[in-house]
Amino acid sequence: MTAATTAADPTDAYAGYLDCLADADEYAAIDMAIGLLDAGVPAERVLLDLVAPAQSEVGERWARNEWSVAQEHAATHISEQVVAAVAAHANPRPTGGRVVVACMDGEWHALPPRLVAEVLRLRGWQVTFLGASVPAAHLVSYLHRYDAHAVALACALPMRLPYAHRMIEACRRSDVPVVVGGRGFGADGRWARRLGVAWAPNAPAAAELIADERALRGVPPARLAHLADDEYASLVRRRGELIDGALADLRERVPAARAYSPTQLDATVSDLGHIVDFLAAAVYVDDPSLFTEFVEWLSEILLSRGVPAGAVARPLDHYGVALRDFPRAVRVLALGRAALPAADR
Ligand code: B12
Repeated sequence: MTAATTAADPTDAYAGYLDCLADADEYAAIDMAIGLLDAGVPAERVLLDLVAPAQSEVGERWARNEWSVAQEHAATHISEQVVAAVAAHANPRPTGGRVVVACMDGEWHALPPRLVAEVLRLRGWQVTFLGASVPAAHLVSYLHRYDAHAVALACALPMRLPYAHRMIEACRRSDVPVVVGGRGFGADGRWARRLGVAWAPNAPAAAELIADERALRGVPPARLAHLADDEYASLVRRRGELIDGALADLRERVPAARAYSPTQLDATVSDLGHIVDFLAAAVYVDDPSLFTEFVEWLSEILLSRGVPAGAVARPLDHYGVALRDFPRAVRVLALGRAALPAADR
């Protein structure tokens, strides 16, 4: 068991809390969080200055291949239990209208918006948390039924932005103001601006926006005239063919790829799919930086897992040839290739 020392500040408690996550010691983690509340630390600070940064660190350890997927899942489960314990301990009573918090369709990162939901609750809103991957049609009928004051939508992965846009538009048609957040909109929210929707960098900012309906509704419209060129729609249509082609190309050029185990094959197909999906999202918002950031991230992930150099460059080249009639996609791919570390090109 991890020793749950009592700290009076989330920053002092941070290292010990991470040890609890590393040891999968749910009880010590909860004791530590409740100890902070008992010492007078506001619940919002425990959620945002302890649980949130610890989860980001969990992600870094997974990315560096120091923690397995199982360790990450165990740590995330504990964080969810801690959030539930803190929420139950604080037990706020609503004084404001109803705010619905949900993940975009296909989005499984439910913990970040859960933190947002609990902060909104602590600030007096009546919050309904719908959790992961909510289909647009179901969300809209829910909003109608419960007369929501606002809806807060989460997106952690930029590749989901085209779906996010559809969902935002569906909420708008119901005349419910929308605020979005999560890493998927870019660190500075630039892709939310492109989609014409209010964005908050964190839970306190979301609470302020939700209290200001004029600000929520007064966002300049989406700037997506470039979609008339049909490149995005063609990329989506050709997704399967592109992945199959890149896999065949890899097997032809890299003999080791012919002997991949089923697990290696699955991971490769998933990576090839992510490349197409991030490319399509970059074409959708017309911003190559969405793709270059992804390529840098992917090559780091593959490097930390011992995947040989060239694993990203090869499919980028293949997609570049297959998509030669699509100038925006070709440009994004070329910039992605240039963003690769020298050893990977
Ligand atoms: C836990 C986790 C998972 C869990 C999620 C479980 C759950 N119940 O949430 C599972 C296992 C499902 C998962 C899956 C995947 N994950 Co994941 N995951 C994470 C991890 C480690 C923690 C997420 C978290 O809780 N963060 C803590 C929160 C507090 O941080 P935050 O997102 O910045 O949130 C703050 C603000 O952004 C904002 N905010 C966030 N949401 C919202 C919403 C609204 C409305 C508002 C207003 C504000 C707001 O407020 C928050 C608090 O201040 C992150 C690492 C990370 N750094 O976040 C990776 C991470 C997000 N995952 C990643 C990846 C790649 C994936 C997968 C694709 C992996 C795979 N190969 O399958 C899948 C995709 C699944 C899907 N389709 O959604 C990458 C994304 C990289 C990229 N280039 O986009 C990350 C960054 C890991 C990494 N370091 O590489 N993941």
